[in-house]
Amino acid sequence: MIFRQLFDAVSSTYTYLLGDAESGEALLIDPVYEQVPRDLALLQELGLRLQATLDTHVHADHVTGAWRLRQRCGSEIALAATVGAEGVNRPLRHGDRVAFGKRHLGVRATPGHTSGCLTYVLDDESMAFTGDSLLIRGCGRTDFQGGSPQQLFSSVREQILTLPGDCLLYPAHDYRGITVTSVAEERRFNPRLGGDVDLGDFAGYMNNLNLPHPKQMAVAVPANLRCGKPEGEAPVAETPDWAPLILRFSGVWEIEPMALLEHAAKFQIVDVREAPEFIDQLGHLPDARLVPLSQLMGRLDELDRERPVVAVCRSGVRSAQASVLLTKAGFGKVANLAGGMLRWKAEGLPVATDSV
Ligand SMILES: N[C@@H](CCC(=O)N[C@@H](CS)C(=O)NCC(=O)O)C(=O)O
Ligand SMILES: [Fe+2]
Repeated sequence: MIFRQLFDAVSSTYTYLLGDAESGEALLIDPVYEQVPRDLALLQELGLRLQATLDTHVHADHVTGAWRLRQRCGSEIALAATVGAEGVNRPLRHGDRVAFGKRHLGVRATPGHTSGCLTYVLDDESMAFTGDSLLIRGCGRTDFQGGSPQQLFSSVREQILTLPGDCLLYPAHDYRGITVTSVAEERRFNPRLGGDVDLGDFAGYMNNLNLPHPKQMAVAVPANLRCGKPEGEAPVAETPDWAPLILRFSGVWEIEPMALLEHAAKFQIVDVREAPEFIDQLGHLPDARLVPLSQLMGRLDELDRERPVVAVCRSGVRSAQASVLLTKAGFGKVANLAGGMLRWKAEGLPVATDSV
């Protein structure tokens, strides 16, 4: 099985990718709207097809990526049926299963943080995704969205801490950057729900948290009741429209050699190799300007900030770094030539060998 834990630093949310290597089928748990390009890049690089997104609950602190991913991949949107959100195509109930290839997640109702919280348990009970029902040495608050300390106490004690002791628990958030825990650990050390704590202790603790509401709550809850479908204008720009670009999981936007050939006239092509490489057997792109990577930051005024830039080098590695530096320096439209001159030449595209 393929498993990745991804992090959104703005909301401290974990998104989980589970994939069946044999069939290429994958699920995403708790995707974040702004992180959809990252998630798509990872799915593409790992050769996975997204079957469904599963939210553990209607989040109050960030907008789900479920709708945006369905637009791009045709994935189903799975969420607790009891929530009644608009746009769900897999309404989930306790006891349901969500398959990916030969594997599946079992669905357990764990209300208490919100009335519609679900925990997803991997088929062999080696992992469970607890949303905010159980956090690492903590738990989700119970003061809004139908939350209830009584319900949360039963949910965690009966549905989560009854899993095998070595079952790994992955929460929807961690505000300290801790990534995983286990049932045995939380049974012993969870300060709210472990050890000899009883319902009275727990309710007393939860009713006195005195936390401010999440900053994004007024925006996030209504948006999540539409599964993250924006109202009116989409809040985040989709793929850049100035060229056919592909976002790599590394965070760099790339352009394929053929696409660059078609659109070359709009770009400033910046070759960041050293001078002797520019005229060696690989040659260079006909309209390329040579600015070695080591000199790039000192020669930015030779470039037009308004025109898109494509960075080029031998293999695409130094030019990826050039793209990062140019973006940091405030250039808005920057792409890296995928595979550099090696791929450009291998694809039989035109090269020049004249000197600078
Ligand atoms: N500062 C965060 C607060 C986030 C928050 O309240 N998180 C909820 C989960 S949606 C929670 O239960 N937090 C538990 C806690 O902070 O103890 C924000 O504004 O987004
Ligand atoms: Fe939450």
